[in-house]
Amino acid sequence: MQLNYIEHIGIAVKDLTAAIKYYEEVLGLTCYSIEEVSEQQVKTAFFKIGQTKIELLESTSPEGPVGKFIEKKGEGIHHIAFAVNDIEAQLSDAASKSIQLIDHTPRKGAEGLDIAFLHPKSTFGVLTELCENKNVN
Ligand code: CMX
Repeated sequence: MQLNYIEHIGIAVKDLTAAIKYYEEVLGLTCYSIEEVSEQQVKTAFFKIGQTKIELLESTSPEGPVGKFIEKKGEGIHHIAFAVNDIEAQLSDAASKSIQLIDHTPRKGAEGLDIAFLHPKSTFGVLTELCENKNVN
C-alpha cells in the first residue's frame, strides 16, 4: 500500500459542543466546520493542525458505529485516517494481504472525500480509514 500522510484522527466524544470548547479554549485550535454525516450516524467537527485534521465525532444514534464504540470503550481515539491516491488500488492491495475490508468499494464521507475502512480486528485494534480527495488528484 502507499499512504501519503495522516489526513485526520477521529475522536469519539459524547458532547460535541463541550469538546469543541476544549479544543478551542484550551488547545487554541479553531473549529472550521461542523457537518452531519447521516449515513455514518455522526455529527462531526473539524480542526486543522498542519496538514492533519482532528475530527470530533458525536453519535446521532446509540446504534451507530460511534454510539456503539462509546458504549463499549468510552470516549477517545476512534480511528486514524490516511490520505491516499487511487483508493480502489489501495483497497485491493490490502485485501490481497488478507486484511479484512469493511468497505469493498469507497463511499462518501465528510468533506466530500471518498472513504473506506479496514477492520480493526485485522489492523492490530486500530480502525483504519483510507481517504482520497478526488477533486484534487
Ligand atoms: N476501534 C477499535 N476497535 C473497535 C472499534 C474502533 N473504532 N469499533 C469497534 N471495535 C471493536 C469492538 O470493540 C468489538 O471488539 P470485541 O469483539 O473484542 O468486543 C468489535 O470491534 C466489534 O464491535 P461492535 O461494537 O460489535 O461493532 P460492529 O462489529 O457492529 O462494528 C465496525 C464495528 C468497526 C465494523 C464499525 O464500527 C464500522 O463499520 N466502522 C466504520 C464506520 C465508522 O466508524 N464510521 C464513523 C466515522 C465516520 C467518519 O469519520 O466520517
